[in-house]
Amino acid sequence: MELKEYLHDRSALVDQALDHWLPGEDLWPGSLHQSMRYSVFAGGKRLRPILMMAASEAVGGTAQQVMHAACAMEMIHTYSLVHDDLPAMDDDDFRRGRPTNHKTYGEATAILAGDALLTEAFRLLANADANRLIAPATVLRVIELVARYAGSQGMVGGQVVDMESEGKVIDFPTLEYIHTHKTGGLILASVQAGALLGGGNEEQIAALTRFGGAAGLAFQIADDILDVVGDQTELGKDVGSDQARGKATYPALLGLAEARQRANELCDIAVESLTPLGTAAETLQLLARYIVNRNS
Ligand code: GRG
Repeated sequence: MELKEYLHDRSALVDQALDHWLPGEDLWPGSLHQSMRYSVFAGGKRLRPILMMAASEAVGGTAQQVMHAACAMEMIHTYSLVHDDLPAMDDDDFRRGRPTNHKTYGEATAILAGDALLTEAFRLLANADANRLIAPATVLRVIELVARYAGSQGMVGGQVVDMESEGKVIDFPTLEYIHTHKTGGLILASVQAGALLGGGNEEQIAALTRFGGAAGLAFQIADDILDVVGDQTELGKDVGSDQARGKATYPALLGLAEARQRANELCDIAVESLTPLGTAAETLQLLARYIVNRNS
């Protein structure tokens, strides 16, 4: 299957499942559920759930086997975007091509919608064995790893260091800490969760851990580059905002050419990591290339 077709099919599966599991807009309190759905269905690429499905398939599992966890990951990702856009953080007006959540529903509802998405995500994760295809011990391992990568030593920690570094000159290890924690962690967690839920053995999990680490960092470097050279309409958000805020980025620290080279090197590392998985990992190879070459 071509990557374009794969992305289209898998993101349709995720949308269908999210629609099924998210509380309906008319369920009390409607304003909260509308706000949650507004940001979840604003047209994201569904990259993290798709990586989770492809990782499961690469170890002999299925997309369906990871659907609860895949939707949970998208809900956690969406909560992080809603909170990141708040006036207290990046104070952004546009996200995923439409006004940000707090611009539409107000700040308090946006905060609570993010809180509810995070909480509902863990409810979904706890139900990951609902179809009795997954051992409860594996579900617990996945819950622990998602919490670890999303929490204070993961995404939230990365966000704090990012905020505290604004307008300052930071060194390269600090920049790498921000990138691997703020963004890379959820990507790595998605791949690892896919490998675990798909029934991967320890060798396969180790290979996919190397893949997820490299792909996660490459994703954020590509994001930094898009903030410099990307198209606002295709991205669905403002460009040039990193520089305007005095954020440390790969292009700011290394220059555009070296940042591109680093993203490509990481992509090669990610692809090489897949060797033990053979042809079953072909989709993940294509996804690694897509992560660094995407326009949005
Ligand atoms: C608020 C706890 C908390 C964390 C925020 C993820 C994050 C941490 C901030 C987002 C800021 C940002 C734009 C980072 C760049 C990387 C990133 C997460 C881009 C958006 O991800 P995509 O491209 O978005 O996968 P879509 O909309 O396609 O899902």
